[in-house]
Amino acid sequence: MSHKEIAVDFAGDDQQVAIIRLQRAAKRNALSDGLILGLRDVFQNLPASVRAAVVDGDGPHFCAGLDLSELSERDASQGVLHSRMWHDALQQLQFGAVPVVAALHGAVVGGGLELASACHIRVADSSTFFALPEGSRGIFVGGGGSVRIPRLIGASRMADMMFTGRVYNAEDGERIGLAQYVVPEGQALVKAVELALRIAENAPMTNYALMHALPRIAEQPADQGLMTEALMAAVAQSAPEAKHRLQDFLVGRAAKVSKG
Ligand code: 1HE
Repeated sequence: MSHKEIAVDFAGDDQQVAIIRLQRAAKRNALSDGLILGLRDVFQNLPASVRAAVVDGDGPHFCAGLDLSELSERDASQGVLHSRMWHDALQQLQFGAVPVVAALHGAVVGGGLELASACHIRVADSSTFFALPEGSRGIFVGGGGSVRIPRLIGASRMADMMFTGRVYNAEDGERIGLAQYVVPEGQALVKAVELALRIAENAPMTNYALMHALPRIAEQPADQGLMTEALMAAVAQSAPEAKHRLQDFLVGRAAKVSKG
């Protein structure tokens, strides 16, 4: 699972968190075909110890999007296949084995925002800015952005970003739903790892349900969604780990919910 422009480190006593870092800072982590395929391979081959992951970018920017130097000579059918390759890689991330937290800083633009939007939680430090420069480059999104980004911020906000080149800073990005957390500059990775370690403590079937059932339920008509919810709830609560956790609470061994 090694790729020369992707570093994989681990956090946690049992290496339960994988930290996957884009290492192409000289090109602002622009996503070449090789890098996209490398990400797919990393997510397909995470070690069994890993229960949550973090995606991070080396250098001053999280990710400058598609490597524009590779775009020039593609014809229409190659364009379809190229976009489908991105879809395949980011599906692997979104619907893979473990929840993924994005640690964002600097530019999160174009395909970089498509990558971030495939993650389950986004933490932005105060240097982060979000944009979809495809509009001004004469192209369209192709890495799943038109499916995922409207689900975060609505189609009209996404269209505005592409029509007008509107750039959102970290705070406004959090306000509209591009990120769930804003932290001081330089703190995104620390916060993302903290969240991933917390996520890794959950019962695996709860995380599985949140990754695989919740987004599908959200797309279903209410009546079907309620049925899927009932089935998923029954599967989750029948896992031995759920029974232990519920018993721990009932005998006073588990943490209560507190105001935080
Ligand atoms: C690149 C790319 C890239 C930088 N492809 N090489 N994405 C964009 O339209 C964003 C284009 N990039 C930028 O606007 C800026 O580079 C940044 C705001 C991200 C960073 O600015 P800065 O001043 O820190 O860096 P820089 O000097 O612009 O770039 C450093 C080098 O990275 C430089 O190469 P060098 O050989 O001259 O040093 C840049 O050419 C190179 N570089 N970004 C290729 N994107 C699945 S479809 C998705 C469609 C899209 O993503 S379209 C949006 C593409």
